[in-house]
Amino acid sequence: MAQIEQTGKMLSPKLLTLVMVVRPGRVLLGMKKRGFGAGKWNGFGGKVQPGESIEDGARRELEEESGLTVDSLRKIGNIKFEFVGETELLDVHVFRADDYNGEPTESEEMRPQWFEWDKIPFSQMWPDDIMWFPLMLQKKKFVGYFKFQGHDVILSHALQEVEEL
Ligand code: 6U4
Repeated sequence: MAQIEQTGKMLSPKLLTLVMVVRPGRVLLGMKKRGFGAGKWNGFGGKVQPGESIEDGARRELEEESGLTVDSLRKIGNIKFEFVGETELLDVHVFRADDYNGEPTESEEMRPQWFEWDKIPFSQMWPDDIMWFPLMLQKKKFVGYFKFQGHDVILSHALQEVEEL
């Protein structure tokens, strides 16, 4: 697996997915009930399993956490997260779904809720979200990098709109 060398130490990337389900004027978020990011509203996703494609992993986690299935997922972003003091780099592949089947259903991990675009609860979300949500909602593709101190403070970041991912 590719490794990124930074300040002399090796950071091993961990592949994760994040699916944003969007309807005109509304976005579906889930309140994470346990695990990484518990207590925050977030998209649906998780770790890609060995032997699984990133997109299949995204579909599986969306269904497990929200009860929804999707016909098509649009690749919309790639964000890398570094946490100071930790050797693991998160490599998060972000997808947008504009169509879905089923009804959002609470799971052991997530409590889903629709939010209007102008009432997205950014203060109860990961602090990077407020920076890239506007791009995602406009269907713009982006790549980003965020360096965190703990889970609340962004020490540095880069965010760029791209033509292709
Ligand atoms: P399990 O497998 O349940 O132990 P858990 O530790 O709960 O896993 P998981 O698999 O739910 O973590 O993955 C974390 C989720 O959080 C992924 O969908 C990616 C997402 N995520 C991580 N950092 C984020 C950030 N800074 N901003 C954001 N989503 C983030 O919007």
